[in-house]
Amino acid sequence: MKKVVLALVLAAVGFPIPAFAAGSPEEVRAAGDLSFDYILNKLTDEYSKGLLMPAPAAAPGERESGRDDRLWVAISASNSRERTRLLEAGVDIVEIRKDRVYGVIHRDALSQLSGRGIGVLSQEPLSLHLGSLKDFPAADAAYHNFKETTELLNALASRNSDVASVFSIGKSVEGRDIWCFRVNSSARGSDPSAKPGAVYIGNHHAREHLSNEVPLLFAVWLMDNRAVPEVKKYIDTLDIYIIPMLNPDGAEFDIKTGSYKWQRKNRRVNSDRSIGVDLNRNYDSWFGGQGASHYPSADTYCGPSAFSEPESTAVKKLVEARKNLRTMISYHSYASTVLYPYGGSEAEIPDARDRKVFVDMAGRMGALTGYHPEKSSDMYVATGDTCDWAYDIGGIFAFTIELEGNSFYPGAGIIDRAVKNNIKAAAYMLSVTDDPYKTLQ
Ligand code: 0X9
Ligand code: ZN
Repeated sequence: MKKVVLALVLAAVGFPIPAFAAGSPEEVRAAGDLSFDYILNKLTDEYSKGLLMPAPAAAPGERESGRDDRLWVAISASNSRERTRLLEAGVDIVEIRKDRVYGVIHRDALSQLSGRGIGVLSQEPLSLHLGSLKDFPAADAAYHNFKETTELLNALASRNSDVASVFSIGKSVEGRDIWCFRVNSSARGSDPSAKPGAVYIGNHHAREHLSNEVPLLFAVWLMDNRAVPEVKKYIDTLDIYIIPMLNPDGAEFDIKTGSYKWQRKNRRVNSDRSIGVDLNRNYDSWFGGQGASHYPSADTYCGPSAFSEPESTAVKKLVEARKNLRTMISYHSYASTVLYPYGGSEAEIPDARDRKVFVDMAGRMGALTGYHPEKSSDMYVATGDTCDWAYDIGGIFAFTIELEGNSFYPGAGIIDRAVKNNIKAAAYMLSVTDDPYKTLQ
């Protein structure tokens, strides 16, 4: 059974990507340049012309005052437990090596590290570290900003209005709509549906721009391929929600001056006038426990209470209103991993069948993407994340996919490869959404 399902999926996502249903490539282009292949070719042209994302630069935005007091540090840590302690001390872990991690910490929190017996191997102002990064040209053409994401989703929905719609699941701190592209052949907008549901969410973390591209272009791919029998079956029988940009304020802040701000959090003004809550620490799953910081300036700040933020609350409302949801992927970058719960505890999922489904699905998505499947807490324990909460509240088989790359700003050249890799895993998830337990057969 497993083999048959996989063969069908691979046929549907095999290379070359099947021709799109909306007409010939020329017809599609004439109708508004929306096809997946066209978009990828456009990306290829743009990055070959050097139109990459703008250069990372010092972030002046961490405090309302405009000063950035963050440091780039190397700290020894060789296992998940040590990494979790660092998160709690306010270290934003960016890269994990065998015996150390690299990351960002606020200057005020640094002094507390020695009190906790944590040894800092090296430190420098974040602005200096960013200055030494590979320089990118100054245009930001290939990635989709908020306006472009909004326009693409709306154009896609109006082109495919018999099966697709766009609705806002809520507004961000600064009042931007959090858009959801919904694919359902019998329900529109936020209307209920009894069909088994799958959810894809990107950009919880602002600077992880690739995590917007992957679900966004997956939406394009689904519509391009809507006539391919396997894809048509998903569209006819499932309820699919794609929310590519959960943190639009942060994503816009990160790029708006043409030089990156290394923004991770949302744009909440905290009680101490520092900016931002880490949305992937703000869900109600062991909220405020291991791997979260209570220091508002920290990049891993969990917020004053679970769901204090409108962005995470928007996901809560969406999920709580829909008992038909079965599967979820929350995209992040970068580590090339497929992570399954729990991440907020070293404890295993108590239900043995569910545990096996998680391991099987993560293994399959790992094989399709080339990423490493592992339990979330093996990376580090971090409470308040989306997937633990989604599984606990709704029994949803929810995965964090840390996309490929070696930087938050890997340039546009990575987009087509990452998108194609991840379409395979995203389509696989659709193939089991009707009944994730069939993976056990
Ligand atoms: O720390 C996070 O929120 C995620 N990594 S990222 O570099 N994108 O920030 C990982 C979340 C995985 N979940 C847990 N380990 N709980
Ligand atoms: Zn992330």
